[in-house]
Amino acid sequence: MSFPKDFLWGGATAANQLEGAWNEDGKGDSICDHMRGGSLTKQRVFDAEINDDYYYPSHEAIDFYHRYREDIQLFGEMGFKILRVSIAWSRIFPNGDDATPNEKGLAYYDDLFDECLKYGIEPLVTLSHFEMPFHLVKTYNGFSDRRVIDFFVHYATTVMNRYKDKVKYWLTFNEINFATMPFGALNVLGILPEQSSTDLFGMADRPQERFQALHHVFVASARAVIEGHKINPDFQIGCMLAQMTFYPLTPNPDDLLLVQDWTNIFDNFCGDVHVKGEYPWFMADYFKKIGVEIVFEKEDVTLLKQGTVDFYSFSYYSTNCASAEGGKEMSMGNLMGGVKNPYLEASDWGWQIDPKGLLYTLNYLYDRYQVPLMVVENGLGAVDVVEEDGSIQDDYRIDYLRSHIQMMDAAIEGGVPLLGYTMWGCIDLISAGTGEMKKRYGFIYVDKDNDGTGTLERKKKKSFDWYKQVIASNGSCLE
Ligand code: P53
Repeated sequence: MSFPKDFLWGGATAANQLEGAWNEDGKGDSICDHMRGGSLTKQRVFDAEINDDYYYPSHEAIDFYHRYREDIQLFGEMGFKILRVSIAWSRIFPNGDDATPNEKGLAYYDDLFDECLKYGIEPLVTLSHFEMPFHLVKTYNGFSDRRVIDFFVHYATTVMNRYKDKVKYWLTFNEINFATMPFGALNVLGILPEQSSTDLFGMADRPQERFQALHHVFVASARAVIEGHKINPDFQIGCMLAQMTFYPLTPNPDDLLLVQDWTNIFDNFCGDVHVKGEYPWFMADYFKKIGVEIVFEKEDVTLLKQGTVDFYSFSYYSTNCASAEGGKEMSMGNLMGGVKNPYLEASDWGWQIDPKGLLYTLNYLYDRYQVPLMVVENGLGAVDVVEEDGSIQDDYRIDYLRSHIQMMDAAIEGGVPLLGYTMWGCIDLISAGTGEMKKRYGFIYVDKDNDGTGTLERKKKKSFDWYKQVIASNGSCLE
């Protein structure tokens, strides 16, 4: 067992997926408040105008906004050392471009962080987790307008100043690399779709606008890192990517070259800008091929260089294959992902389970970046059944987590500096991809259904006590 004494065990969440209270205490509406619920076979629809005929899962979510004290107490009982939350940008600046922050929003997170610290839990704060204030989307078309960089930096410095003695660990943009694909345009960049109601995967794509907006996000992130380090030199500020590890489906060299291309565009591009502070060499050719020219203002090169991150964090759920031949079976239908791997089992939502891929990925990332790593999302979305005696026997989740923790152990043993592990959705919450409640990740069950019915009562699952023991034994007792 090789976990260091100060290894940060914990869980991860995002404001829009658990807080609810979407328009309380001065909060403005954010992008996700405009997203209807969906399912594996039914895409979530985005509505430019919120329409009372539809159900929007973020509006109530699991009501963490009012129940955070009891929930954090449960995290404390499990022995969490760290809790990943996001600040809902629109609680602090309801419109995004407001001159002064909303004191009620600031006070809420003050109390939330105090509750964490009470149990010895370090908060890990994501500044932007698919939660841009909708006014910025409507009025500026999100980050495609360079002025939005200033609004973001104003927000980031406001919260970093306010919480400088309570929060040490920060992440700038959640899964920033989704913006390298068309469906990330709305979530990550705040680019408004052409139709007023549209599904995320059906959006018309304008690559020039999308990659220019991503450039603005890089600059915004770099400026937040620079300013954050001035506010408190002890801050540890990381980037956050959706790690997509690909394997060639066969030894056909064409498959390998495809893996290299996809890895470069999807993972290495954003990682390199964040960690190395410059665009990697291969992007020039890609931009030429897709007809994109990025406008750099003269200060951008310096900002990107100065605003590099202290650590690299990522979500890891599954891996996929790449095949140069068409007509292969896909792992998640046509949603995203890639070609099915015949050696792996998949979750009920088609996410292929690959613990050894995590070891490979940790080794790969440390080899490329030589900075500390953190796994800030990993877990199994599954249907849980409440037994007649009220218990929830989620052995499948324990198996999933155990096998991934064993591979983190192996990576650390091999010399990879891994700072921590925050299991995704430590309490059941709204799925980002499908908007469902029934895709559950938690150690804590929340009584709520896909259509919003339920008592919101919390119940410990079998995995609750299991994880408690994992933390207490610092990863040595995994049975
Ligand atoms: P859900 C897709 C693929 C990988 C990660 O996802 C993803 C997504 C978006 O669905 O997002 C991250 O809830 C994201 C979280 C999200 C989590 O993965 O679709 O950062 O907000 O909930 C799990 O099962």
